[in-house]
Amino acid sequence: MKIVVVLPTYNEAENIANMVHALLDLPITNLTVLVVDDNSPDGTGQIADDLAAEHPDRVSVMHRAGKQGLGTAYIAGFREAFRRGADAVLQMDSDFSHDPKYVPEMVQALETCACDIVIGSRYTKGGSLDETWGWHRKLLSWWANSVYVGLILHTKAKDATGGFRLWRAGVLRGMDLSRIRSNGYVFQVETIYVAEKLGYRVSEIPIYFADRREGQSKMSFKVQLEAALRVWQVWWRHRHLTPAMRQPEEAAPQVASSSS
Ligand SMILES: Nc1nc2c(ncn2[C@@H]2O[C@H](COP(=O)(O)OP(=O)(O)O)[C@@H](O)[C@H]2O)c(=O)[nH]1
Ligand SMILES: [Mg+2]
Repeated sequence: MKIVVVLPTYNEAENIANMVHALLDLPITNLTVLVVDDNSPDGTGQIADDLAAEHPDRVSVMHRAGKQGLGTAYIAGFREAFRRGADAVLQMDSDFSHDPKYVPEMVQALETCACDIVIGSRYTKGGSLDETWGWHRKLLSWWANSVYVGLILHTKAKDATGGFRLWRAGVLRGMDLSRIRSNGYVFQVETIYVAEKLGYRVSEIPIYFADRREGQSKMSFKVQLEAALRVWQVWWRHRHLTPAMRQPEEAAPQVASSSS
């Protein structure tokens, strides 16, 4: 199974090299890394270019002109992964909140689980949040995910807001990425909701979600509030989707590779 890891970065200079090396060191041979950098002011893009020069067969970089949001970074990365003939696409943060050590288990799960998406999950049995988080922060995260999103969207995934997911590439094609309109943190909610409405099956493996190792989160209260309201928009937009509305899942015939 050919796996492309899509790593969006914005100011991850302290993390990106460790992250890429941790991924390349995994006992998975057919795994390549695609960094999608939004011209990070801290020079992450240059570090990523150096990594690509060091490992030309396994690491590549998409440079975008400026900070354009997590959602469009993932969609651009997913499309590039299709062009590279990925069988599966892994999405994860570049800050070590999503520990690469779980990746082999996720890959094995996708190969054996009769499912379409494997989530590295904080809220399935055995999953947990950073132990240094106060109870109020944990409560807010649990409430947002398990109560608020669950009640509005009835998602089966227990962790619908997290961004650690391994997708069969055909599922992302079948979903039709042009349907996905969110760009901020609701992107995670929208993609899993669309996938479930189209009848794709989710499996979850428990993870310990650590606080980012270095650098700054881009999450603020304003961003959280906006995300909360946008969940309603996601529901409204996609509530009528059914499995009959899947797009073709086959890869388009390979054309001479182009990059953007
Ligand atoms: N390319 C790109 N990456 C982003 C953008 N915003 C956040 N990221 C990356 O997306 C991941 C998640 O963001 P982060 O700030 O860690 O959010 P948090 O985990 O919710 O605190 C990290 O790898 C960020 O570097 C963006 O606008 N463009
Ligand atoms: Mg993070």
